[in-house]
Amino acid sequence: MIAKILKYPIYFFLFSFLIACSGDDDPVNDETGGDPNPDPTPTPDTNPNNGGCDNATTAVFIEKDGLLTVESENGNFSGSSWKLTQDIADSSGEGYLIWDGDDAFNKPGNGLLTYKIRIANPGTYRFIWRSYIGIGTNGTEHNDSWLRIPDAKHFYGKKGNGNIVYPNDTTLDPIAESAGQQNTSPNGSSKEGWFKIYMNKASTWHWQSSTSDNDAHDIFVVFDTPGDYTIEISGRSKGHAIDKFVLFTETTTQNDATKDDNVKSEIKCE
Ligand SMILES: [Ca+2]
Repeated sequence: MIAKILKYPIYFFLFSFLIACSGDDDPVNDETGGDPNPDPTPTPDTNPNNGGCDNATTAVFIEKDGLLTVESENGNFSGSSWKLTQDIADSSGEGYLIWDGDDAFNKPGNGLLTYKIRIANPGTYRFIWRSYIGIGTNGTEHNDSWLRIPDAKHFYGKKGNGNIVYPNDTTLDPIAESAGQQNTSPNGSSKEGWFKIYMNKASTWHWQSSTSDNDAHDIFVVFDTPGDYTIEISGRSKGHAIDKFVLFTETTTQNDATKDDNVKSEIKCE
């Protein structure tokens, strides 16, 4: 054999060439068509963490016409116990974040997610997230996370009868006292300006953000001037999954704010 190869060096050259090229001949895996200049820049669709912005910039979510729609996975969750996954069907965007850390029933701030938002239209906004009970089928377990909006004018829970509650230890101004006010502190845990935000529907994605145990109050925030504000979310109950959240003024109905086909708000990288 060796002697024949030495005798016919041209055949040896062709044989070696064919072997060297064989790794590129897989028609299934070769999807680039041999593009010699593939674009190395990640797109938002493949890099949701930090809103598709690179690490040197911050994602800013832009309110428009009194509505903000933010995918939870567009917050920077790197290195935290929030896990991005699509295991539960029917999430939007690139999936959802699920709290995979320990329960933190009385300790807000674990796995801190911050979302910088830009408000052009000041006013009173309602806050609601779309979440899922990711462990079990009990509507009162694995069903809550912490929420704080630290730089707003007011941040509070309000019930249909007008009762208002504030987070414990808040440094924000209270709303002028309303008639018939019963309680100003929510039932259950609240601390350092954080509300425990819960929902109560198992085995389905559900739009609900309530605070005060067994006495559900809806969540509101007042931005009194145009500008940038911060939404903070942190882990509380292991297995609580958040797909996205909305903020909307009274010019938008809850049905319109939470429609499946709403596009997420524009993101600027700054
Ligand atoms: Ca999502």
